[in-house]
Parts: sequence; structure tokens; C-alpha cells
Amino acid sequence: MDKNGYNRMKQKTIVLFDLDGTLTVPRNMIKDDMKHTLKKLRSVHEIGIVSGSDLSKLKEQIGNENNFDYILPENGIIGYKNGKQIFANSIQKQLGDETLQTFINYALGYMSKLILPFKRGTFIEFRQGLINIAPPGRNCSQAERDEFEKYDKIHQVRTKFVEDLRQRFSDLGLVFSIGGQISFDVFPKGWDKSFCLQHFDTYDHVYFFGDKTMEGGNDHEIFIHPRTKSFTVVGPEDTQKQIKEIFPVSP
Ligand code: M1P
Repeated sequence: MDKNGYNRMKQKTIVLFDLDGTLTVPRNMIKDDMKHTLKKLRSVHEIGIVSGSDLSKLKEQIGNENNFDYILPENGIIGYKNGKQIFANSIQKQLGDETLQTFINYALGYMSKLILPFKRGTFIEFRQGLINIAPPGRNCSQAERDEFEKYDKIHQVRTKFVEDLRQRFSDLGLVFSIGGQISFDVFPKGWDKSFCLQHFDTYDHVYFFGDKTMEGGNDHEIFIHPRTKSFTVVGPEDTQKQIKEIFPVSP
């Protein structure tokens, strides 16, 4: 075993990656050199993506989903192995429609009072495993996303909103996670990225690479989970560099 816990003897290993900020620039396509590095890695280990994004967004960014053994959208509340669905749960089943409606109505009310540099459409996106809330609206262009991200760093729009929701709905056992540029995700406790680890009970080693590994980031829970050997990256280039260092097969 080397200093990174990498064992050259044949063991069952899965290497999981966050998508935005780890394999790609947020909401951008995966680059060819990253595909090449992952292909090399996949020649020795199974690889997977665990993302807060839903399947359709994830597919837009990775192109061919067959380049991965596991695709785990929505934090792994839905799971695909070699293109076949292996698992699915839903927030609707978990919380019930009455509670969901109370929560959604409140969030829409809060956002209706926010004054931001601009607003576009789709402020709440209801996904199978989470609710995504975007104060400027999800229909932003990339330039508008970048602008809001900068504005939010100064004005803490999402942090303040999350704090308010956390206090008001403290009895619902919800987790609030700021992972991307314009929005945050809301899901039941335990439905963070560490949820997907139940699919890998039979694996000897579970590696994880993510950029939002700090407390409050959406990679944090899987990052600190005792089942994983995890690494923080600062962007796709850093991910490639670290893959090559940790898994000697990669060129
Ligand atoms: O993967 C990180 C996040 O990416 C998107 O966030 P945003 O639109 O704010 O950049 C969303 O898909 C979000 O759900 C996800 O957690």
C-alpha cells in the first residue's frame, strides 16, 4: 500500500467524482483531456459521478454516459449502473405533498421580496431527490450566472435565505446545501452525497474527489465519511493532476 492508500493488488475499487468544479467547469462540457484521463483510470478501476444535478443536466455535460460505470444524479437518490437504473427514491414520497407545498409557498414568498441585480425564470426546480431553489431564477445565461455568483459572494443572498429556511422549518429534518453558482439544494437529512455509499457496500475502497468539501459545501458529508478516501480539488485541472498522482496507471 502506498502513502495514498492505493493498493496495486486487485481489489474492488470505485472512484467517485463530483461533476461541477471537479470534472468540468460548472455547467460546462467535460473536456477531451479529462475524458482521456478517466478512460485510463477506468481501465483499472470502476468510476462514477455523484452530483446534485439531475440526469438530463448531467448528460448535457458528460456527453456519453457509457464512459462511466455509475451515474448517480441527485446525490445518488437515483442510481444507474452501466446505463440501467438500479435505485430510486423521491422527496415527494418522503415529505408528503402538504408539507412540500407549505415549504415551497414560503420559499416563493421569500424570493418575491428579494431585490437582486436581475431576475429570470424558474425559481424552484422540483427534482426527484431534492428541491433546487435559485433566487435569480434558473433561466440565467452563463454571464448572468457569473454575475450573480459574484454578487452573492458580497451580499450572501443564499446564505441568509438558507439561514431563514433552516430556522423556520427546523422540524422537517431538512439539509440545505449551497453547491453551485446561483442556487441551493434542499433535501431530507442523510440524502446528501454520502447517501450513494450504500451502493458500494461490497467495495474494498471508495475514493471520492470533490471541490465543495468544506463544511456547508455539497461534497462535505461524503468527504468526511469513514467509508471514503477523499480528496479536495480546486478545479478540473487539479483533479487530473491528483488522479495521475494517486493512481499510478494514469499517464
Ligand atoms: O452540482 C452543483 C450544483 O449545480 C447546480 O447549481 P447551480 O445551478 O447553482 O450552479 C445545480 O444543479 C445544483 O442542484 C447542484 O447542486
